[in-house]
Amino acid sequence: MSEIDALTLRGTQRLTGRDGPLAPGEGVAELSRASELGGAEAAAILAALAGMGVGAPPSWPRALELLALAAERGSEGARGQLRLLAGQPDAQDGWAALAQTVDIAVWMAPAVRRPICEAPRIRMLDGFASPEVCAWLIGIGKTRLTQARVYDANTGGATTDRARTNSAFELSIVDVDLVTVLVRARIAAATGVPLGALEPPQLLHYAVGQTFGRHYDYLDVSQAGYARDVAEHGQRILTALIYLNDGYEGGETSFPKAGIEVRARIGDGVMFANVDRANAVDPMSLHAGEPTTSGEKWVFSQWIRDRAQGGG
Ligand SMILES: O=C(O)CCC(=O)C(=O)O
Repeated sequence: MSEIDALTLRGTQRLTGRDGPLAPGEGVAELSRASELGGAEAAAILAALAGMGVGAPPSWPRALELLALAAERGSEGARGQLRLLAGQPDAQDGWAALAQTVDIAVWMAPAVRRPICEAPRIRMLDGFASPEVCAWLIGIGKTRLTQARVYDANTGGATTDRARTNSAFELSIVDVDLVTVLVRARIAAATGVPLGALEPPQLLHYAVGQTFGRHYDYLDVSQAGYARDVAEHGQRILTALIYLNDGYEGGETSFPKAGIEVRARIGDGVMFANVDRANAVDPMSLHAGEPTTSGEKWVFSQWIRDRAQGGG
């Protein structure tokens, strides 16, 4: 393995806590060293970290500069992101110039929130993401899906459950690319929380008949595992979903206690509160991803805590 690859691998391990201790500062340092030596992958990861503000205050110009560097060095992922962000699907070179045409203000345009329910508070984000962004997000998850898991209240970890039959891919900090950072930053802005309050996002996939059965996203602190988690990371107060495709039947996001069924089109988002206006957990937020009856359904799911976790 080359020195660049070894540094890049160690950097991602330190940032994720995989195969060793979680040490984000060291991870950023290893990736920076790999990038100084010419690493394309390292530069692409650093681009997303610069957007998130990991290791340094967030900077879109720095993020785009690093993405262009990664693209110049041959990173196909970085090239695809720049094509998407600049709206130039056929671009083949001139990555630094292309990066300069990216208009972050357009990407961060405030989302319009359309209220559809007050108990729980549910807001539609019509046309939140373009079909191109939806396709990009699906591409991130497509080959990495595994059986979706639920939170295990006893351990505070994750476990499989018959009520959740769909598959999912949870993006770690190094899987979140700059396009995903922008999507998440816009969700954070729409929900009025700092980016650091967003949990690692998940791509959800439902084949015909698969479902995410009725559940709450808030954590019930009467259970020891949840109580520990809430003490450490805060309550999960909000959920944002972005629907990534059309062409399926069934698969509504239902709120049975409120009598609401969300049937969205590609790119639409919905956000809902898991707590009431007094910040108490809200049983009205019970919801489900209903079984699809034909076609496949893709969703970008973002759970949100009541405080930033620091970095990302
Ligand atoms: O896929 C859906 O419609 C629902 C997803 C969901 O319930 C969740 O992510 O908490």
